[in-house]
Formats: sequence, C-alpha cells, structure tokens
Amino acid sequence: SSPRTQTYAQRAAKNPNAAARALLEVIERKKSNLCVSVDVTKRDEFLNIIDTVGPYVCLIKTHVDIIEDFDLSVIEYLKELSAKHDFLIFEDRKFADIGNTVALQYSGGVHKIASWSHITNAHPVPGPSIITGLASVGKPLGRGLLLLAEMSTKGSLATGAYTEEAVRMARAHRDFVFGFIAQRRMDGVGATDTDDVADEDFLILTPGVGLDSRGDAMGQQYRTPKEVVTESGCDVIIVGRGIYGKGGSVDVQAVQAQAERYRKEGWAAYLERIGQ
Ligand code: S5P
Repeated sequence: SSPRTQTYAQRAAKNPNAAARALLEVIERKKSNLCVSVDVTKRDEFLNIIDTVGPYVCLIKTHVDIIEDFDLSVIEYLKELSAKHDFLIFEDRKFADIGNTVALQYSGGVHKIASWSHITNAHPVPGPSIITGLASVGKPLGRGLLLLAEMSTKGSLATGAYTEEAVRMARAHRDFVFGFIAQRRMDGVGATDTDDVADEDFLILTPGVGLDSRGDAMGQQYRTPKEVVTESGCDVIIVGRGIYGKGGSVDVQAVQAQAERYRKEGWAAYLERIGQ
C-alpha cells in the first residue's frame, strides 16, 4: 500500500529522518495531526497559548522574530512546554538565501534556531545550495528540513515546474529534507524513469486550514481538514487564527475548545483516508 493509506506508526518505522520519525511517533501517540501556529507578538501570550493548546497538538509552529519582548528565556520556557505536553517545535523561518548566509541565520543571531527547533523550512528558490547550507548546521543536530513546494496564498508563484523542481531537490537530499509545506501529497512528483520512488514518503504539512472562514483580507486561503487530509492526502494541518482568533488576552476555555475541535476533525479526516 502507498503511504497515503498507511498509519502514521507504520510510516514512522520506515522513515530515515530522525525528526520525521519523532513527529510521526508523537502524532500516533497523541492521536493528533494538528500543528498550531502561534503568531502573536507578546511572550506571555505566546507561552500562554502554547501551554493551553499543548495537550492537543503534535507540533507547535513559531515565528520567533515577531515576538517584541523576546529573549532566550522564551526558548527555555518553550522547551519546558515541549517536554510537559509532548510536542515538537517548528520555527517557520522560511530561509531563502545563499548557503553561507542561511547557515549563519540558522545557527546564530539572536534566535539560535538550530539549537532548539526540531524542524525548520526553506524556499527552494536559491537551488540545492540552500539545503547543503542548512544541512551543515542541522544534520549533526538531528534536525529536519521542509521545502516550501506550494503556498496557500492567492496568486502563489510556487506551482507547476517550480513545485516539481522543489520535489527533485528534496529527493536528492532525503537525509535532511523529509517533506514539504504544500497543499497536496508529493510522492513521485517530477520523477523520471530512473528515479526509484516506490517507497517515497514525503510528509506534507499544510497551512491555510480553517473551519469557519475561507480566507482573510491579505490573500490567505483556507480549506477544511477534510479537504486537506482526506482529499489531498496531507499529513499535518497547520492552524493559527482559527484557534486563537485575533490574539490579545487568551480565553483559555475557548482556545482549548477550538484546539480539540481541530484535533478531532484532523484525526477523523486521517482515519477516513486510511479506511478505518
Ligand atoms: O503557504 C503558506 C506557508 C506557511 S508556513 N501559508 C501559510 O499561511 N504559512 C504560515 O501558516 C503563515 O506564515 C502563518 O504562520 C500560518 C497560517 O496562519 P493562519 O492564522 O492563517 O492559520
């Protein structure tokens, strides 16, 4: 059977990337394919939301560069919450520069992303050197990389031949790249006759997920967990504002209820896909 109809646990057992394996295992353990994207600007609110949604998620996605009162103690708390609630961390950094520059951005600066983020992502636009640059830092630490093969936004340029090239780049670096930010499964995409893609299993993490809205005023487009997971074969749903609204003060019960709602929907969509 293809990965599309296998369980997360079956796929974990075969995955060569440590970060991917850890993610698949936590998904299975918690029966959650929900990643919450915590895009708020104050550290207290950031940590409060994470502590609230923690029990319901496999993964927390961050944009640490939008936190106004950031210092490295935020990361210490984040790591504590990751251990307390059993989730992985994904800094959504969207690297896009030459290898030397991204290696410096990934390892250093104020944020020191590689030291705490299990997963990060990159635009394939510079070509394969962006992967080797990031891998020089991330591979020794057991990290994993996702390429942005598609985007959720209206008018995205990441389509067609660009998407296919992204998959080819990943295929040539399977020791570090374990999947994509994309809107559909990518197994076998862009493969030629000489590529062995029979066992290919790229994880697909998908933003642009919402149950109550089809988009925002700035080009974001939302689909439902069922559209994303059952119909398009994606593996993890990434939900931000659908769970915590506009941000501001955190209504713990409301945020909890939304997180459980998306967790349930995402898991039901997966069970339907694998025929259980
Ligand atoms: O194509 C993309 C890729 C990403 S990583 N579209 C996206 O929306 N994202 C990210 O997912 C985006 O940066 C934001 O952090 C999150 C979506 O947030 P929401 O509030 O619209 O659910």
